[in-house]
Amino acid sequence: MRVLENSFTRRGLLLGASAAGAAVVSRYGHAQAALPSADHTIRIAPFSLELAPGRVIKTTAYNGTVPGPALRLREGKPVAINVINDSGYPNLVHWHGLMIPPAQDGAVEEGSPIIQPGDSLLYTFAPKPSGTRWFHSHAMAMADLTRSTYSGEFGFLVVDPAAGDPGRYDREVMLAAHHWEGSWVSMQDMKKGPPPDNGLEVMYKSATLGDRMLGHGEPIRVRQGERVLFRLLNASGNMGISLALSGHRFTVVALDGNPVPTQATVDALKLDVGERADVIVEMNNPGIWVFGSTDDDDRNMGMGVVVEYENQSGEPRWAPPPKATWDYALFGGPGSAAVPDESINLKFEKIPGGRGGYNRWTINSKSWPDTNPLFTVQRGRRYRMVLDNNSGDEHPVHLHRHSFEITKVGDKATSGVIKDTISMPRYSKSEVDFVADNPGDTLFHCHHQDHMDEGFAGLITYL
Ligand SMILES: [Cu+2]
Repeated sequence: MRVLENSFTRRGLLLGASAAGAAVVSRYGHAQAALPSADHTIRIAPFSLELAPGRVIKTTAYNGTVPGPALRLREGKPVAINVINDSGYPNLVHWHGLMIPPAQDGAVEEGSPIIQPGDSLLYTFAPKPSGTRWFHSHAMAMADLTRSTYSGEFGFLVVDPAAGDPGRYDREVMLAAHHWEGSWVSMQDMKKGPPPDNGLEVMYKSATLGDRMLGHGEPIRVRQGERVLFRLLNASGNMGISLALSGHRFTVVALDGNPVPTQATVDALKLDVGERADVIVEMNNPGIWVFGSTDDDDRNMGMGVVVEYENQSGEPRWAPPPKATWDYALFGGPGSAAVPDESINLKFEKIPGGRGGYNRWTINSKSWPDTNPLFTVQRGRRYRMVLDNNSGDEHPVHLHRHSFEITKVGDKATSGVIKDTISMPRYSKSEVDFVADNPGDTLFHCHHQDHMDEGFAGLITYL
């Protein structure tokens, strides 16, 4: 019943937005196939994904691969991407981390058109800024754990700089993490902790880092002395992860695609849903190694990939990294961030759904659509969002169409780390600043699919 109510609310909105968006984005019937003017075509369709030999799951994917095709675009060079929706449900594609107009952004709350099953849509935009971006479904999933970000509908989108060399490395490897085969469970029934008033959460049976479960895909083959750039993405529906490459360390060069002021070297990376990290690894420890989740359950269900040096043999080795706390401020710069023109307090809370129910989420005591607008900005001004996660769950909060600068993590001031998604640990505070430099409706939401579907979203509007 609850699911139906929520579906109705978001669907009603979808239809309205679709009509409005149609004026700015061309729509074509499915029969017309790829348009001559499209630089890329993405077809969303059912797909049987072989996680391991004999282990096949049904999902939806882009062009029959998981992850979808990696799109390599040039900063500022206009691109046309034709998206054909054969997924069987109303859908749309969000270009995560790009500063593009609301109609092209792929968020129905901003007025982007929905693509009905059997229809296609031509997205056209000039990609910016350069860096590791990605694209994924921004449809609602509600109770259906085969849809949207629970599915195989995700891929890398790398924007190369308009000019110049992106960096010094010998090899580039893109790895996206994802969880599969989810089901709704009551954690209290499994004696896993949360209080009895907690609602349903998703539990998964399998996971991948790359295209197959650990040990079942092609290994990443490297040579001693190489510098490998890994572009890493957490494309999971709602699970934060931590990754390590046994026997090696990561030098972080960019977070969410944006170069960091301090290229700190770490043993493990924490990536919440939607976050990316570009890291350089010096291949200086020959062997056969596991690159995978530091969480044993996650790794045992498949989240990992084998890294194999030339002329080495044997079983892949997993060596857990030393325990360390993840801290964005490690990558910050000297000095303090600019003073904002205005501060906005945003408090995140949970309304527990109780046994068998779904939890609801609020920002300043309101859920979507009562968070439209969340607040209003004026072009050119700098806003500080003072984020207060007053809940026992972790939230990766994502700002569309803009980047923000992390200015405080807990009690620690920092500057210079530019992101579009920040992980808010349970009962934590952070502050992020953004400049209102891309007029148009702007969605702000938790990137956990279930949290967003259950109210954790708001719209920032321009005056
Ligand atoms: Cu959340």
